[in-house]
Amino acid sequence: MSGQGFKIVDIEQDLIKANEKIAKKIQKLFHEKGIKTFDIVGAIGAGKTMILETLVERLKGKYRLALVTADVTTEIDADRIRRHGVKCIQINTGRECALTASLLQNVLDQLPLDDIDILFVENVGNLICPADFVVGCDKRIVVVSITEGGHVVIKHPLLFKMSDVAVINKIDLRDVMDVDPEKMVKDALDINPYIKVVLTSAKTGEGIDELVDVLEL
Ligand SMILES: Nc1nc2c(ncn2[C@@H]2O[C@H](COP(=O)(O)OP(=O)(O)O)[C@@H](O)[C@H]2O)c(=O)[nH]1
Ligand SMILES: [Mg+2]
Repeated sequence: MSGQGFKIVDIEQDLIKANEKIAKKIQKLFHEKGIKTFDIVGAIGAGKTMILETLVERLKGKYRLALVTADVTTEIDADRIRRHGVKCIQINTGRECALTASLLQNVLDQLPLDDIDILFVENVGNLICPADFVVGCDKRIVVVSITEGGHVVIKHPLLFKMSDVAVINKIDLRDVMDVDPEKMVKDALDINPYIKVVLTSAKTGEGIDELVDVLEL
């Protein structure tokens, strides 16, 4: 049994390495085209799409934007983004709980890469699977919300280690949640002292200016 276990670990490592190779290729292409890229990860319902909608509204007059949204089966997020008049490609991953570099690579020919300044990629809603699978973006933004509970950061150390920015969203609900957002900030910094943490409410707009600053946009 233990022998089988090792084999599974080996296969996983091979998959991660193969994915990294494609991610590097994609990242090189993005750099050649001068596109800034962000991979947004977090659980379903954390507010990833709503934050992206808010960012799109703020940034679409200043930059040429495009988005890729990923989930297992629907087109809902892409439709939400398209309502803001911005190009968005939906990827459905089927049974897979993370986007892979290869899945992103497959849709690049649908994007006008010569006419984009910024590409946001919304990963599949999951706090575990995407940790190992980079997709070739410059920065990774992990989004959690205070409604996921005060331990959501500390229970997902790998994703916080592998991210550049942490967004703690739904801060407008702080009075109805028995959660200390400042403790969540501390947890994130304990896991990764280099991570930049922003408290936001995609609903009220609180913290979004700070997020734009942190993303250097
Ligand atoms: N109160 C509140 N609700 C939010 C906030 N951000 C998102 N939501 C709501 O949370 C739900 C999930 O948001 P969505 O953007 O679809 O999350 P995603 O699955 O991470 O993309 C939606 O009903 C949003 O309206 C927020 O900052 N405050
Ligand atoms: Mg979404």
